[in-house]
Amino acid sequence: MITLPEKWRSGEIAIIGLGKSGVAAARLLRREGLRVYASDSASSDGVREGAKALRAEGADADIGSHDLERISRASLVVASPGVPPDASALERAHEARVPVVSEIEIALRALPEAKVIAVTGTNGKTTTTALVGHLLRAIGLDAIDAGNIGTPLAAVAMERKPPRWIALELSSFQLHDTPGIAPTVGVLTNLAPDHLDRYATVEEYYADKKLLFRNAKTISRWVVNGDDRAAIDLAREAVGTHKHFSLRQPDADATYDRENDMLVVGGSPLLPRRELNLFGDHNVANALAASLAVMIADKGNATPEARARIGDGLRTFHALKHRLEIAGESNGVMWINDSKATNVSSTLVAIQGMTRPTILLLGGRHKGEPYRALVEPLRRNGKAVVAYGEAAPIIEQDLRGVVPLERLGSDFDEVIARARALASPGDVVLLSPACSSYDMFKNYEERGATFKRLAVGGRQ
Ligand code: UMA
Repeated sequence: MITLPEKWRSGEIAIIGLGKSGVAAARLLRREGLRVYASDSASSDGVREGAKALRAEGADADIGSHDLERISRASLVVASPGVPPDASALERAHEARVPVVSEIEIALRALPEAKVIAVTGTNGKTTTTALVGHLLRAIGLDAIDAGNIGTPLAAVAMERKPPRWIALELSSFQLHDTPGIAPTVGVLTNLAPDHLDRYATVEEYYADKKLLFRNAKTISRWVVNGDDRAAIDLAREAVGTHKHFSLRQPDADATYDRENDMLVVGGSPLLPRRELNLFGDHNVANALAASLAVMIADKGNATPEARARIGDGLRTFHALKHRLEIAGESNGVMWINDSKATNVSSTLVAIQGMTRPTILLLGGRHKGEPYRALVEPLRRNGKAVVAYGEAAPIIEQDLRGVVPLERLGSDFDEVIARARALASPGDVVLLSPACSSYDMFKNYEERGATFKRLAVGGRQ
């Protein structure tokens, strides 16, 4: 049973976008017997299949366009996160004063018993979410990872017996339309400019992130990056208990004791850093954030036995695909797939972590951020930059003269061939594009998979 106001139930509910989240939300609402009209402006094979499946479940579905008149008469609109607020379907809904919510909002209303650890931030949120889910399971709790990480929350809500615990990754797009968000623990990993193709200003983007705290109460618990001034400021006014993780401050609630190579939580050692199978300091921060969030979510999660299991969980966690993932070594050259780096701050972290001369593959669809932030680490670790895709001319303008730079077009085979030609034994070829993939690929996963196949799978 979903707790929806009678006003929303009484009419037709319009779903905008037939991607993963739109289809899952439509299914959940249909299961309640509610009237659903789903539409997508595209008519790709995936969208076509989604529409077909929904029609079989009694929904009406249009592909290739939205019936704006019909949307303006809806009792509720459920917007997919990838649909920008200025899309005609959403503008029309707003003009007609139809309430607009996210798929997450609908799903949360179907999961009133769930204990949610919600993770947002610019970078590290997918890894932190995966860590939270993994650590909850390591303690022996029934937990699932959902949201922006991949599995729509509405699909979890459809399960016959949904898990009690949810590690929920939330993007700013999802937070924008989720008025009911009130997590057991909310985590803010960090803040940096991103999505400037959708937001007019960085402040607007941060304002959506701040919506994580919109229903803060005295019993709320927050985990915030203590090394990130912007994150601390954003969380400051939220009532509830604030805990901080830090790589630099020894007295933080969770910290890294570099001298003794130890992750320390609540003043006690948790795990030697060398036993964490993750690359880079940013991942130490992610591990600290996740451990802290899990421990404060429930009294039972901080007992000595639970702490020992959390330590074991950290030890058995492995890097996710497309995040600084070692694709392979060929002729002494290491190929690293960081296709998930879709903004400049994420790429910055990747280059900073390189210890060998690095050929950086940078490009794709430009998202509005300048690339100048990469100058310093490139001077230190960069051997060359291969700029490609739609963003190539802007990258060239921003990084010309820093290290040798080659500007190519949108042929990814050519990008890999040039990288191969530029690399000598002992070098790294790093795909960390700082851009979205949509000018050349379906998504970042396809970009990463293509990189791996061409780099090492296609070795001559
Ligand atoms: N569309 C319309 N009308 C429009 C504009 C778009 O119908 O005016 C359609 C598009 O044709 C498309 C659909 O709307 O078919 C958009 O769907 P979507 O992009 O929201 O895709 P989903 O498959 O529902 O995936 C979403 C998240 N996508 C985005 O936020 C862009 C997925 O995050 C998430 O895993 C999934 O829900 C399940 O929760 C991906 C992502 O790239 C990984 N997230 C961004 C990021 O991490 O940077 C925020």
